[in-house]
Amino acid sequence: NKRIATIGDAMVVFNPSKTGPLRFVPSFERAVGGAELNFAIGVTRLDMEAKWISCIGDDEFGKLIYNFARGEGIDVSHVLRTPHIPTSIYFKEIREDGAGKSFYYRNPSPLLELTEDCIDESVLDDVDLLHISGVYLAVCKHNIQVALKLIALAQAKNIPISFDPNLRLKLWTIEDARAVYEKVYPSINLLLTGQDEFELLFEGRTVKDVQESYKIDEIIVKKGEQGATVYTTTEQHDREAFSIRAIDTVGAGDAFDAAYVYSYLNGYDIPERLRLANGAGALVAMIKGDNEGLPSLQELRQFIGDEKLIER
Ligand code: ADP
Ligand code: KDG
Repeated sequence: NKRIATIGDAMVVFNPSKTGPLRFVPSFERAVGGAELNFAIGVTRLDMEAKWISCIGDDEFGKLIYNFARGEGIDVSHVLRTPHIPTSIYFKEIREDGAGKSFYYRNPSPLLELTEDCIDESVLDDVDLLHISGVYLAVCKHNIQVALKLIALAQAKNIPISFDPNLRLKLWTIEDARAVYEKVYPSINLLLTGQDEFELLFEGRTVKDVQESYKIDEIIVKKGEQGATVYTTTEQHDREAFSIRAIDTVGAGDAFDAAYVYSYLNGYDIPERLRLANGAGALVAMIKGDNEGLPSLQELRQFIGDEKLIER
């Protein structure tokens, strides 16, 4: 089985019991989220192995997240716990069309305690791909140093790197994000980005131009209900999304990334990768929660129509 590594914060998520502005929501359902953990769950459900590097609070919510990640079969041997900083939480607002808004309580995040020195040289020894997301880079200033160390380790071992900018403008400014991402782009093989995010980050530059200036093998642009497009250095592949009713789109991008990376590492061609990735994104958007809808390989194959579903 292929194995990935990723690094990032996880949070207890409070999903609203009804749609609309948060101040009118009387109750919440507790769940678990965090872009990089969602990604790790996604690839694990698809029968790959995932090593999740993190630091969470040594508190009740930290225990919940730790047990949850373990229960999903994720390698948590690189998850530190700190008694000094509480585990991050966030409240989610969901609009009628399924779009979400986040209200974070993660200042600081326990990741403040995970420094460069905590990263063991051997952490990527058994890994086939390193996945970095912009949420991680946004939550603490020193995270860029930690990420650059991991990136250097990956490059020394010829391990491909995927990057999702996951721009969160509640955590930092667009200028800060651009400056930090500039340091990451030259090292990555796959850039998995939302279309609006691409436009915000690159201000009118074309995909070709970005691809050539940073030598990125593949730029994958996620377009919500419009599906996705992959640009290689020589080709462009478009694929429309599955037609669904979106309930909660938070986490759809992570699901897409997980299925794309799964099919990339297993040698599928680009049209097939797009089909699986659009399928995984749609399955997460159809259910409330950031990762509850992440499919197993069989569920994904059934959803995209490759296998017949027998329910009785
Ligand atoms: P991101 O959160 O990274 O910007 P998107 O919102 O574009 O990601 O969603 C990621 C993927 O999930 C899309 O490319 C698509 O495959 C799927 N998806 C998201 N929203 C919908 C929707 N409303 N209908 C069908 N598929 C969707
Ligand atoms: O991509 C989904 C994430 O946005 C969600 O799980 C929470 O990590 C999160 C964030 O910072 O928004």
